[in-house]
Amino acid sequence: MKFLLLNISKSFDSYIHSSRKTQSNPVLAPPLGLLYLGRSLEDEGHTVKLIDQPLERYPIEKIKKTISSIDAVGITVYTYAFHEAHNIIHSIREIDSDIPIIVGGPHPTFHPNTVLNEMPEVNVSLEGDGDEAIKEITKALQGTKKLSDVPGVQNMVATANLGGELNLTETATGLGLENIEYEPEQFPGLVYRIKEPKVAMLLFTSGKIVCAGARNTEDVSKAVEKLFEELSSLGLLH
Ligand code: B12
Repeated sequence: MKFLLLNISKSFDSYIHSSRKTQSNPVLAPPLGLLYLGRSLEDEGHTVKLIDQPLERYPIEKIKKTISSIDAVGITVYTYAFHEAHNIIHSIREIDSDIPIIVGGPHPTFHPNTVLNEMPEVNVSLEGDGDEAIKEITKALQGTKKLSDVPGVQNMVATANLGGELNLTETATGLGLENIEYEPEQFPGLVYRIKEPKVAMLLFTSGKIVCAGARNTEDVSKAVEKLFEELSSLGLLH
């Protein structure tokens, strides 16, 4: 498989424009975690490209050029650069709605139970060391292993279809703006978070839904049914 590995930290531009230069200052240090992952993947015969964001002014341009020749993306996510990583993930999903996106590193390690809820565009999140796990995740992507058998992996991501088109602007107002994230100029999907069961759902105009962060398949069914009922009672399904 062909992998694109991304180290998403703070860029020098954000440092230069920051008034608090002592906080989270960018450091040009080799992304050791991804170098370990890359070595493991290459040892198994896979191909790896690595983009180290602190070194790049506009990494998204480079990512756009690379993505069409790639089978999967692996991203290191730090809590201090969560938003930078999420913006890049949004952009990748805009370019390619199906490519597997795997996240790992300090943020998914410290917050394993919330990552898929915070970033519903992600397919697999790994808690802890990745150099051995990435080989197993790759086998799962190739269909020769179950993802649920890989220790540290969170991947309860399900897709469904509402069977009708959605007007996302009306949906955002109808479902209550406090539970919604919808910025169409940045990302075409609407994120709807529900508390019980605790999941994040990504809604698209086509009626396609991605449900992330659920602990089991019953929670996925409950969440999709709840959404369907809410949208129907609000008359939002066309
Ligand atoms: C060395 C180090 C530094 C060095 C070098 C940083 C660098 N850019 O390489 C210096 C001193 C410069 C530094 C600075 C900072 N650091 Co520092 N640093 C560390 C430290 C001690 C080790 C990191 C490391 O090299 N580990 C070795 C590599 C091989 O492991 P790894 O990166 O964790 O990768 C493995 C897994 O995480 C996983 N993995 C990683 N990426 C991916 C991706 C995928 C797809 C998968 C599947 C798996 C995976 O697999 C890898 C291999 O097993 C960690 C603490 C720790 N013990 O981990 C803190 C740590 C990373 N730093 C941290 C912080 C907060 C900072 C600063 C913001 C501090 C500050 N206020 O300035 C700055 C940020 C600098 C910057 N912008 O880059 C936090 C991050 C917390 C968080 N939740 O995001 C940590 C975790 C410390 C802590 N406990 O709070 N740091």
